[in-house]
Amino acid sequence: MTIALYEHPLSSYVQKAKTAFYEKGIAFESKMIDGSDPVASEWATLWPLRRFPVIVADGEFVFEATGIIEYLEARFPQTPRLIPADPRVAAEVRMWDRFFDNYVSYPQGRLVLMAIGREPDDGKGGAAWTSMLETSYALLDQRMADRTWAAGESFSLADCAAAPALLYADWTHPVPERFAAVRAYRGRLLARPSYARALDEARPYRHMFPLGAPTDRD
Ligand SMILES: N[C@@H](CCC(=O)N[C@@H](CS)C(=O)NCC(=O)O)C(=O)O
Repeated sequence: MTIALYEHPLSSYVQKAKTAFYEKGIAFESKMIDGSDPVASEWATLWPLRRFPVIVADGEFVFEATGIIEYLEARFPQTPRLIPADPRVAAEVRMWDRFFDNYVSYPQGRLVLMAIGREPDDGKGGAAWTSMLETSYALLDQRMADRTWAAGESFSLADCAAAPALLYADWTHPVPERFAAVRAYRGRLLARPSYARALDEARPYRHMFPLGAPTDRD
């Protein structure tokens, strides 16, 4: 099977999907979205909403990072599982996947879009979004106090979502030192070989992170 991944390495949702590819050892062809044709036109035709990642797998189109991971899970059942077979644990994994997208990545993204003027300035430094991040950090800290991974016993879809979400959330609104369990979990995610690979691929583009990427860590 040939899988084309329309991507940019700096994108958090691309990193989420790539972590799954690398966990599973599934090859893909990178279609880098840098504004140039033919890739830019192909992508806009495939997905007029113009969001990435998307894939085309033997002619089949799949969108959303979670959708891509679900697809890989279904098409390559012999590879390491990212969604456990037990339906109750699978539900927990999916629930925490939504947590990282909706309550960590979403507010983090709003803060960046506000900073670069793609969303109106609320005049309060994005207080609603920093507050949401603080709330998410606090409840995640409690959850991770006695856990290695976000849901179930092993690395899962939820951790694929958590890795880039916490990378960029910390760059945007640092995780306070008192949330030691979140900081330790973030460290484990960044050290996971699959995510470390996706992170390394983004290194040449770090200067493009609008709020400024740290140069001495991560
Ligand atoms: N809900 C989508 C989000 C995808 C998304 O927003 N991707 C960003 C990059 S991280 C994007 O395509 N941005 C392009 C733009 O905003 O113009 C998913 O889970 O894949």
